[in-house]
Amino acid sequence: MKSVGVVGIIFLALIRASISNQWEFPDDFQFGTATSAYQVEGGWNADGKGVSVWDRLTQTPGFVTDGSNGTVACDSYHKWEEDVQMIKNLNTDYYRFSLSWTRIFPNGFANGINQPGVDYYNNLIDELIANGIEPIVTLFHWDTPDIFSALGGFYTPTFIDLFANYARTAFDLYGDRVKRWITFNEPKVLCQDYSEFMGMINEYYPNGIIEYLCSHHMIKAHVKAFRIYDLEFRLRQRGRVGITLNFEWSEPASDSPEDVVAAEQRRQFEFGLYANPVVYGNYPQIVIDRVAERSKLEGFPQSRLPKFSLLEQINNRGTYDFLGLNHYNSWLVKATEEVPIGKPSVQNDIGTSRHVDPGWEDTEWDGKVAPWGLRNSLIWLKKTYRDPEILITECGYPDKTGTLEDDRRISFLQQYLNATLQAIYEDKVNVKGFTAWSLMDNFEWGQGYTVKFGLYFVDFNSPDRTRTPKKSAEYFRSVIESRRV
Ligand code: PNW
Repeated sequence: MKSVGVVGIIFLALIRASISNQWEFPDDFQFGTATSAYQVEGGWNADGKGVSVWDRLTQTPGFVTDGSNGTVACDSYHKWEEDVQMIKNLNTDYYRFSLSWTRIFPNGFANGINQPGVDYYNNLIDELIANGIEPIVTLFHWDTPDIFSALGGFYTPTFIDLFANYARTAFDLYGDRVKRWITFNEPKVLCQDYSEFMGMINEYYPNGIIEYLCSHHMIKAHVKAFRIYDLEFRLRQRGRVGITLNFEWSEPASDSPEDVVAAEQRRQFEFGLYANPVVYGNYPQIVIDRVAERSKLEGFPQSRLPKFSLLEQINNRGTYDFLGLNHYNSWLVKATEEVPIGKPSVQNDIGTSRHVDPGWEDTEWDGKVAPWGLRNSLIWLKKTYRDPEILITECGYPDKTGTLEDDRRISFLQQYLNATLQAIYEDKVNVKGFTAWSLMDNFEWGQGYTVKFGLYFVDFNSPDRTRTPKKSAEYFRSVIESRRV
């Protein structure tokens, strides 16, 4: 056991030594950490807050692996001043956090604003700014007002106006001080991967219909919020609005033309489905064609993929000031036989198969350490979307212990930061910041408190939710200070 530890340490030391230290982060490159409301705040019903789908669903036995919930979480609803001091100690430029919709509008609808909830974010924003930290605000990080479940959640267009009203209120309340906004966090995870977690009645509908409906409405809601900012706030507030999309890198498993096409197909379904409308106005052609073709064979009178009208396409175009990228995993993708026509599903529309190379370094949860996947993602974004400004809005390393001696997290960060430097200097990608997920250990959705991403350890057994910096916090701070990995 001991010798494994020693070998491990030598191995990590070798990786670290092999990473060149030739580059400095450019002056305008920024660093930050991120959290989301349900994952850290707690105070689930404090001071008039309404119920979100996560407040309700976590009460179902078996829903979360360890039976836990975010009722108290890191108790940031009460400990926000301490949070800001933790951020200040890291010396980061910004802090990315999300607003809880039902703290502001307990019923989700834009009447009956809840002043204590509004003030919570006023206080947090003011405290951040007073400490020289820019607030970057995500409007929606999965904690849907529960009342919307009865309306059909994201499956109905009703959601678009509900979100637009909420977004306008947030711009109006906080936009004098918040200059960077993210409308949605990871629509793909919400609509495709974890839709069963999101409080949406989907047992009646084949996934291959509702996943596209959900995505469609979310894109429209993003566009609507962006245009509201343009028309009503931009001139006065001079902020910037983006969207955060997650990208698991798809690398062709071989040089064969079939595998190269398969990998690109996957990228277009997983990332292009959301990015293409926002950048160019419409869905990627390969997605349009494949879903239309399979829908026809399945006997649908029209494609399961909803259509943007020409006017909508024009309105969609260019609705981003920057693209937010969340990156965790990479895969090798192979071409496969076409999945036989049967139950409609996005996975069958995508086709292809994917696997990881067993030789890649493991993380301590899902996923592998593959920093070249981040670099390739960045290069692909530059090429595919006309060199957008990119903010890495999440990247981080999961473990199960929460150890303070988190050398493997340090090694991960070092490798991914180095990949970012390569993308900047060798590939000339316009990437402007790196956000470590997460500031502190927190409620990891369906995994509860069993998976930890924090630079700070949180003691969930203590009523105080005591925070302790891990070794990685010191490492991140040193990178920010020296501007080198
Ligand atoms: C993100 N994937 O979710 C979320 O934005 C965070 O709230 C979450 O805590 C964090 O990642 C860590 O899991 C993801 O399958 C979920 O690649 C799944 C994937 C990526 C991100």
